[in-house]
Amino acid sequence: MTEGLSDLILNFKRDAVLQTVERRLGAGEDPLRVLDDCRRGMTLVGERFQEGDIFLAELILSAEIFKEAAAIIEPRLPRAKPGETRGRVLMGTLQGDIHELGKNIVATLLRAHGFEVHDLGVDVPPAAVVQKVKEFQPHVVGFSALITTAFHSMKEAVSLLEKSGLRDHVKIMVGGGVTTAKVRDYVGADFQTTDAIEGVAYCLKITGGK
Ligand code: B12
Repeated sequence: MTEGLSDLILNFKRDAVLQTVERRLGAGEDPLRVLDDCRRGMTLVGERFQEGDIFLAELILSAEIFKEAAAIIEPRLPRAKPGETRGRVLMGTLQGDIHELGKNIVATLLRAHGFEVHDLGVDVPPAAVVQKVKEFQPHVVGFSALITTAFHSMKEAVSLLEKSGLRDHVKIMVGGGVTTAKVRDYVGADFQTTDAIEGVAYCLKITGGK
């Protein structure tokens, strides 16, 4: 069953993907597990793209299918109690990178855990991060990166935060498929993961939650 969903995404079978998602959620399966199977489907799509078996139009199609599936799954994720605020997190995908699906999932999960999240969007200039840190005063800044060109923008953002005297006021986490501990060190971030839930756990730790 697990294999089924990722393969359906890989084969761009939109209707079957959405039906399978509904069926598995209806059967009481953990929404996070269903979401992760969709994510694995996207990884397979990426591999086929890299091998030259599929083209950009199909990459775009897979992203649209993923978005529709995520829209069904997200309302089923656990929700924070109304009025509960654990802390503030600023999220964004920086200049040179327009991938947003992973970032959106992290933002949704953080909100579900009671965080106030400001999402800067994609292709964000490093200076815009500094401006928003001043206004929003987040506890954690989370950067999502799916292509290597974004590494320089993330490093630049951290450097600008240092120059503005704001670096010590925030923790910085980086995540997304292409990030590693080496990227964390290159960027000058505090934490790195490719797992959205680990990112949420880090934010909870920083803000003193469980
Ligand atoms: C979908 C997709 C696209 C879509 C994006 C649509 C959208 N609205 O986001 C489109 C078609 C636009 C696209 C464009 C391109 N893409 Co693309 N794309 C992908 C693909 C197939 C899936 C990415 C995805 O959304 N996965 C699903 C999400 C849910 O997973 P995720 O992002 O990894 O996020 C999870 C975790 O990583 C984590 N996470 C993510 N961010 C963060 C942040 C924090 C703080 C934390 C804690 C956690 C966290 O949480 C998520 C849930 O678990 C990947 C393949 C892959 N292996 O990832 C290629 C891939 C990323 N793309 C690639 C490329 C090359 C491109 C293009 C350059 C193609 C082109 N020739 O134009 C352009 C780049 C445009 C740009 N400037 O950004 C390469 C990058 C190679 C590299 N090393 O740099 C990849 C790896 C494909 C490949 N194997 O060649 N792409």
